[in-house]
Amino acid sequence: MSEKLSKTRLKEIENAAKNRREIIAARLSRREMLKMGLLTSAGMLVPVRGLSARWADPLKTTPLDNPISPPTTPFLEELPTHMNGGMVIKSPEAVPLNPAPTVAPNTAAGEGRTRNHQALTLYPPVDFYRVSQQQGTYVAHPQLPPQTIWGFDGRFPGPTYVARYGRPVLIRNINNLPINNGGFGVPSVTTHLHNGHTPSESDGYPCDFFERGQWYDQHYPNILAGARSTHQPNGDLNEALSTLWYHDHRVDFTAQNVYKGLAGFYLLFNHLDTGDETTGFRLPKFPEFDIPLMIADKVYDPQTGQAFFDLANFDGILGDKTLVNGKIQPFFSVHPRRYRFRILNTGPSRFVDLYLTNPNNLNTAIPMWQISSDGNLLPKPVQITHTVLSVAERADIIIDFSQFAPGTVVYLENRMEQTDGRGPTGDTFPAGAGTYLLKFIVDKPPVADGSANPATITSFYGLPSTTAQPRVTRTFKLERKNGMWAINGQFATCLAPPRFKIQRNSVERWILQNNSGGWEHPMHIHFEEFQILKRNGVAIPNGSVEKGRKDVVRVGRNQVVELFFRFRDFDGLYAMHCHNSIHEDHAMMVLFEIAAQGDLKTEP
Ligand SMILES: [Cu+2]
Repeated sequence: MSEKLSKTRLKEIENAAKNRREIIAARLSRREMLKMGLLTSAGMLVPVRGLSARWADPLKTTPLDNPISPPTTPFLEELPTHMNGGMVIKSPEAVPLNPAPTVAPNTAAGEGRTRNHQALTLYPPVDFYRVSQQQGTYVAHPQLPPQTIWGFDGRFPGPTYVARYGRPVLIRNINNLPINNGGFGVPSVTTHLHNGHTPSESDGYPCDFFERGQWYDQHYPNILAGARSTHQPNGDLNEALSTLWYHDHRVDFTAQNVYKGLAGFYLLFNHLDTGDETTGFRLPKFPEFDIPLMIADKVYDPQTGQAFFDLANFDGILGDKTLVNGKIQPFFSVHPRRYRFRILNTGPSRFVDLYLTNPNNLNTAIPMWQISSDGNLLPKPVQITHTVLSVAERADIIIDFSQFAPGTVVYLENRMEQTDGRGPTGDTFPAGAGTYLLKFIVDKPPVADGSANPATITSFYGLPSTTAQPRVTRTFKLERKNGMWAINGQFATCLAPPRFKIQRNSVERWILQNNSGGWEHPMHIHFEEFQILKRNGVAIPNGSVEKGRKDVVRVGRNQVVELFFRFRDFDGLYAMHCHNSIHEDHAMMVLFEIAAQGDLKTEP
C-alpha cells in the first residue's frame, strides 16, 4: 500500500473511480451491468479508457484498483463505547406503538411485511422498539470530513440492543432513507438479526426488502432453540447465544448498504451470562468492562474524503483504513483488570488474525482467553495468543490488563496478510509489521475486579449431541461461474422458489466444498447454528476454538467442511450465503425453506 504511483496512473485511477461512481449512482446491480455489457465475463469492467483502471495497465503492475485514502494520523481519538457515548444502547418505547403490531401484515398502514407472524401471540413482546434506517453523519477521523452515511437511527455503529432470554422483543423498522444515495447503496432494506433463532418473517430474509416510506415489524422471541421441539417448553440451554449483530441484507445490495453503515450489535443475556460480574459465570460487567468492538475496513476518496465503494471490484473489497466502532485507529485507556471484548469482523471482504502486541517487546506472545465462537460461549475458555476472524465471525475475548505495568501500551494488531478480496495469502506478518487497529493504554487507576479468572472457569455450556443420524446429507459446491459466484452451479434469485426444503425438527449433515485454490469463503447459515464435525476429513479436536457452536464457517482454499444441524421450531424461508458480501451479492447464496415435509435433495 506504500507503493508509489505515477501522476498519470493516479489520474487514470481517479477517472475510473469517477466513472464507476456514475454507474453506481444509476443503481445497477452487477448482474444488470453484466447484461448491459459493462462487465467482462471475468467480472472486470470492460476495457474502455476511463471505465476500468486496469485498462491502462493490462499487466496490473499495481495491485490497487481503489483510490488511495488520504493519510490519517493514528490514535488521535478515543474508542467509541457505551460508557463515553460514542455508542448508544437502544431504549424501548415508553408508549405503545401506533398503530399496534398485528399478526397479519398491516399493509394498509404502510407495513412492507408479506407474511404473518408465526409466534407473536405465543411469545408476546415485552419490549417494543422503533428504529429508523436514515441518513446521518459521523466522524471516522478528525482529518477526514464528516461522513454522510446510512445508519440505524442515522448512527454508525447502529444502536446496541440489550436483550434477555425470556423477554421477547418487537422492533419496528422504518425506512427513512433518502432517494439520493450519494454514489452507492440502495434505499430498499431488510434487517437480518445474524445468528438469531428467529421466525422466518422476522429474520431479515434477503427477498423481504421494503421501500422508502414503508415499515416492517420484526418479532424476536429470544427463546432457546428446541423450545417447540426437542426441549419443550424452555429450549436447550446448550443453545444459548450471546453476541449477535444486525445488518442490512437487501438481496444484491447487502455489501453497499452495510458498507454505508447499516450494522449494529444485539447482545443477548441470560441467568448465567448476566452482564453482572457478581452472578452466573461472573463475566466482566456490562457495559463498563464488556466492550463490543466492530471492525470494518474502508477506502476514502482522496477528492471528497467520503467512503468509497468500488462496484467494479469483483473479488471483494479491501479498505486501506481499518475502523473500530466507527473510528480509524482509535485508542482506549483501560484499568489494570479484566475486560470482555466482543470482537466482530464486518468486512466486507477482509479476514483478520488478531494479536496483542507490545511494541517494546515484540518477541513476547501475550496471552488472552477466547470464551466464544460467533454468538456462542465455548464449552470453556481457551487460552490463545491470537484469533482468526473471517467476515461476520465473532470472538469474545477476555484480556487481563493487570498483567501489564502502569503506563504500558499494547496494540490490537491484525497480522493477517491479504492483498485482494479473494482471501488471505496464507502468510502472517511478524509482530509489529501488521496493522494496529486499536491502541490500549493501561493508564487508568486500579479498580476492583469481581469477574472470574477464566483459568478457573471449567464449563460454560455443554455441546449439543451430534450423534443423531442425519435425515439427509446435502453437498454444496462453492464455485466461480461467469465472473460471478455460484453454489452448485446456480446463482441466488428471489424470482425462483427456494432450492430445497428442510423437514422441520430434523437433523441434517451439510458438506461445503470449495473447489478453488484461489478463493476463501466465509459461509453463513441463517436460523440454526451448526457444529463443524470435520475439516478436510479430520475431526475438530477438543480445545479448539472451532469445537463449539458456529454460524459462520471459513471454507479455505480447496477445503471441505462437514456440518451438523438441527432445524427446529419455526417454518419458512431462510438463506445460506458467503459473507464476503461482494460474493454474496453476486450471487453466492442459496435460499431454502423449512416445512412440515422436507425433501431429500443431495445437491440442491
Ligand atoms: Cu465468498
